[in-house]
Amino acid sequence: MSEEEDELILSELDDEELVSQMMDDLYDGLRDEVCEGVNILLERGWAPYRVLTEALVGGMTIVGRDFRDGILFVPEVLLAANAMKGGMAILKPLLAETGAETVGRMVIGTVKGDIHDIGQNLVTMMMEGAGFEVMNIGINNPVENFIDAAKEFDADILGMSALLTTTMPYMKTVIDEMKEQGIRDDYIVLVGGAPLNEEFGKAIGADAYCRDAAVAVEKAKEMVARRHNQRASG
Ligand code: B1M
Repeated sequence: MSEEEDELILSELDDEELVSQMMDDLYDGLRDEVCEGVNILLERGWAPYRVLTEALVGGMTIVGRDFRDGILFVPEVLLAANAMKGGMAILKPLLAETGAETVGRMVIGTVKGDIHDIGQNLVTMMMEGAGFEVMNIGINNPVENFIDAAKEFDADILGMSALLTTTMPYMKTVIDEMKEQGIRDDYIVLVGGAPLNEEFGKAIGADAYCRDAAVAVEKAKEMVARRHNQRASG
């Protein structure tokens, strides 16, 4: 099928059919088609955040389920991730546009041993959209990367992401090292990633566990404001 014919068909679908088709395209790793779907939904007046959560994150959830069940394998999931990133790249500047002045500074990265970066990229986009300045240090970060970046960037928040049950304990290693260096309370520590939960966040000494990017923004705003108020009154 030619690209032109393909475009014609996608743009002829109603919203519900289009989102469902985009999920299929994401599943099949069809980056161009996913990007096209994103553009069509935006042209139809969908808010960037809605496109992100309903079409892209929704699609990746299905990929995750079938990956878990052994229906999809790493190469296919990589293609799906690539398609998702294509869609995210279109949404990124639009989400950032909604931001006001800088409300705080954050360093975020995925911990050592872990190469999943879609979630933390999404958190970065949403934080930037909410007016935070973000230094994203990428994947597979040892403790010194987090601490050096937080100091260098003069961060208010240190954010960590982990997607594997085998890498999430490394978050505690980072927090323990911060304590060891006497700098733990200089930063708000936020953690997130699919295998984590509230209890784990508390157990490792983080300030908050963030279920998703929207919660990360909420917690970040709330905690930075509280810190500023405390400093102003103290
Ligand atoms: Co991987 N993988 N993977 N994988 N992968 C999972 C995580 C898994 C749950 C799949 C499964 O079995 N169902 C499973 C982990 C099982 C476990 O630990 N219990 C798994 C596995 C096993 C593996 C490998 C070991 C597979 C292998 O090699 N045999 C391997 C490990 C590699 C490594 O890291 N060392 C591996 C590799 C990969 C790919 C490279 C193929 C690819 C990553 C590509 C990339 O990221 N560039 C991949 C993918 C895509 C996934 C799934 C399918 C999707 C993850 C994702 O991007 N989700 C995933 C299944 C799943 O999670 N259901 C899976 C979408 C994203 C938007 O959500 O990342 O949860 P998420 O982020 C959310 C929140 O969690 C939160 O906000 C985000 C937005 O709302 N959040 C934060 C995340 N980080 C935050 C940080 C914050 C705040 C909030 O800081 C403040």
